[in-house]
Amino acid sequence: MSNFIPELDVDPYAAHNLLDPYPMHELMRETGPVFKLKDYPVYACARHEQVHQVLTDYETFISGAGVGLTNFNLETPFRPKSLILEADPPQHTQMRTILSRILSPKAVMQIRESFARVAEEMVDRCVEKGEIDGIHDLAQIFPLKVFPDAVGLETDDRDNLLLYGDMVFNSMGPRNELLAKSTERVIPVTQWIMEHCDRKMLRPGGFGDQIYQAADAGEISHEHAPMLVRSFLSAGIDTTINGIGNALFSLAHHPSEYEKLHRDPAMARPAFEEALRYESTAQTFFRTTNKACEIAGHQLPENTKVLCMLAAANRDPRKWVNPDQFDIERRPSGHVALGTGIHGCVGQAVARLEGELILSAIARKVKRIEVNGQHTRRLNNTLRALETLPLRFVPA
Ligand code: PQP
Repeated sequence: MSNFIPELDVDPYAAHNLLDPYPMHELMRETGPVFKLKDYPVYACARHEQVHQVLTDYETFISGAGVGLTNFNLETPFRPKSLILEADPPQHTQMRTILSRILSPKAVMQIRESFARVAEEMVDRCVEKGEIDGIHDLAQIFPLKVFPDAVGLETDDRDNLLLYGDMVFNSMGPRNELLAKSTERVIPVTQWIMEHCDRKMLRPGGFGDQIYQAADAGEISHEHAPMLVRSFLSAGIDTTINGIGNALFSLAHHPSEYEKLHRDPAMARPAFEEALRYESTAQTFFRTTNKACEIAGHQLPENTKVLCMLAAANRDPRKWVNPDQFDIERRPSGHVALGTGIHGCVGQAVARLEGELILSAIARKVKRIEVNGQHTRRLNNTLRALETLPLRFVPA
């Protein structure tokens, strides 16, 4: 059997591809079910079927060697490894059990009302202003208020969480200029983050304190607790900020889709879901082969990085009808914007809650969303991120 695997001379981390990844995604999907990259020692998949296969087969495609470009079997991680993201069973299972309980749909129902109140207030303020920046006036301030509140983080310096998140997601790419700059900015923040993972910094009863309660109950060791709080602080802010930002962007650029949402605010949740598919926040994740294996009949060696192009899979025409169309009525089940399998986003109920509440408040209070100037992007090695999004909210 032939084992020809094509090699692509494209850099997924080059600025032009980060700014507009979609032509590259098409090239990747059409190149084959699996391909190599000229500039990086990795295999890659961009079609839905293979991305799904890699994410599902956690015994072959492991996370413990890191889920970024760096192979932790060969290089030291830039920070102590995450106990859940960069881990495999059985350790992963033990941690995941606790985080899934803390972030369960039932637990999320209990924060719904307080999150909703903040969403309503923030959208009201945007409607009063009329001309807003969709990122700084909404997408950023909402998660930055509600999520640390839910974790129980008592602090005024929440901007540190933005710097930290930017660095965590840049660190999953190559050691390029983007990573160098965000690492420099984050040096003073790293210690601050670990200090705020301490039980003394966490309000009793919040998500953070619940991790310590699990340690008290003997479910995890007490040493593990601050590291799991660190996972909340790494994962819970930049992701939802950009999920909401990308949803606002998609709706602003598709007025007829927004009109559907305005007519039926109950579409808030499916509209957010379609935005996740259409402008996937986490564009890429890696796995590492822990044995020689096959993808679509092609042999891959052991201990090799495999790049999963989540965002490309979410627009694969083999999977989706009119994939490049933003259609809030699509009900895009099977998208991989939140991953899938044992590592599928453990915070997804919170993420969806935040997206739904913001879109629902806008749907009821805003008749039209107009683009009010050129948006700008914040380049990040992993996240599809906006820096500014000038909008006009026309009141209902
Ligand atoms: C996308 C866990 C999850 C969440 C960690 C960590 C960091 C980021 C994420 C990525 N993440 N959604 O440090 O444990």
